[in-house]
Amino acid sequence: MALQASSLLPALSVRKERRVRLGGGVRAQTTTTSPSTTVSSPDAKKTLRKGTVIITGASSGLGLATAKALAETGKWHVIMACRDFLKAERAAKSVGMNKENYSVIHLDLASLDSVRQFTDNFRRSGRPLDALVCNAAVYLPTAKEPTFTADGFELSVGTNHLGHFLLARLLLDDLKKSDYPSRRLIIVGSITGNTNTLAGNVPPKADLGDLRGLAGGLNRLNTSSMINGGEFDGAKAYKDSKVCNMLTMQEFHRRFHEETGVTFASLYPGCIATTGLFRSHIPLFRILFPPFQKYITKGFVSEEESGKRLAQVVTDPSLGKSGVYWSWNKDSASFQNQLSEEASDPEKARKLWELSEKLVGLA
Ligand code: NDP
Ligand code: PMR
Repeated sequence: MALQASSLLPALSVRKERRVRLGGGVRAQTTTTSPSTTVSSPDAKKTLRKGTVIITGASSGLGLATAKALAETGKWHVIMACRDFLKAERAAKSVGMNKENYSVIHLDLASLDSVRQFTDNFRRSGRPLDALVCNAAVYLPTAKEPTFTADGFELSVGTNHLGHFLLARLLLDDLKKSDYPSRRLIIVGSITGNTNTLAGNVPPKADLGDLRGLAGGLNRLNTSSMINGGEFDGAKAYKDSKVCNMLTMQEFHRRFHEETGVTFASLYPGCIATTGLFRSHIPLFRILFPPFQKYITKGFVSEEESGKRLAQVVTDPSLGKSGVYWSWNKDSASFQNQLSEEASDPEKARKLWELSEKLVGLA
């Protein structure tokens, strides 16, 4: 019952938040409350144009499943922002995506130059931007030594957080310009970054500490390749990066939601134990992890189901509330979940934002 009730709250608040932009950037309230393809404006009912969504890491796993779910509605053009162009094209074909519903634009999040280049290339395409999904990630649990991005940041945090931080900051301007009724910026989080859960208490636990390693540049030259200044641990670096993703979403919300009307959200889509995320884990883990999640924790979700969940966060009017971390219960009903103390600490979010701005060259 409690879950049901909380999942209804966003549906109520969305009535207040759904807005449509009129000429000259003036926004007016609308009364649309259902997922129809028309919106009411003071003038007349208009058919909603096809939306454009950018999904990073859409060449496999959750990103691909979400791209497929959105493309097959026929209401979205999906920009697959991927580091391997051919892999992305093949992936789109393999799931039967129709050519007219997607494009691939190269993006390597482990290079800030590439992020800037991607933004320019996207702008040159002339498409508006209605939703951005920061989904790509790397997980390096067996690495003994850190590896680094083109700019010298530890690879997990550099890719999963800093690359996305720059991308989202640059593309916020494009989201602002869009006349789409509900513009959304989504950053994928995870349960394993939240120490208020059993999964988040499996060592090594996420812990950003006082961010001294990040302040030092996360490289070999200064203090440490870890955000808290500690010894390198690949599994921890990934969990730390997910905390950064969830903190960043909330800081975006605090800084920009009121001014821009953009919805900022994060989510835990469920444990998608079959994806490429675990590609560098030991073989025994890759064999045992899916049945462990299916039969023991019961947290398992298929790639297809996870894609439908993330697609809901992109389009569903009942998931239009900003500043929220979404999860799904056993019946696949969405609810607004609680983040851990660290992943919801506003002071840490502010500090993370300011340090990240410096590292990516925005401040
Ligand atoms: P996958 O490995 O299947 O997908 C990750 C994607 O990120 C791939 O397409 C990969 O590209 C891309 N990627 C990696 N590095 C870069 C880079 N430098 N530049 C551009 N793209 C890059 O994993 P998942 O689908 O599982 O992960 C997707 C998201 O879901 C992640 O944010 C992860 O943290 C999150 N998540 C996953 C869970 C799970 O159980 N699997 C649970 C909770 C959250 P390529 O195909 O070229 O390798
Ligand atoms: Mg976890 C309710 C229990 C639960 C859930 C939902 C997950 C999700 N895990 C749970 C419990 C446990 N895990 C327990 C009890 C153990 C100890 C046996 C355990 C172990 C474990 C390992 C070794 N789990 C893992 C790993 C990984 O390497 C994965 C990881 O941490 O990636 C960062 C992982 C995960 N468990 C999850 C989820 C969703 C993951 C993977 C990915 C992610 O957070 O993105």
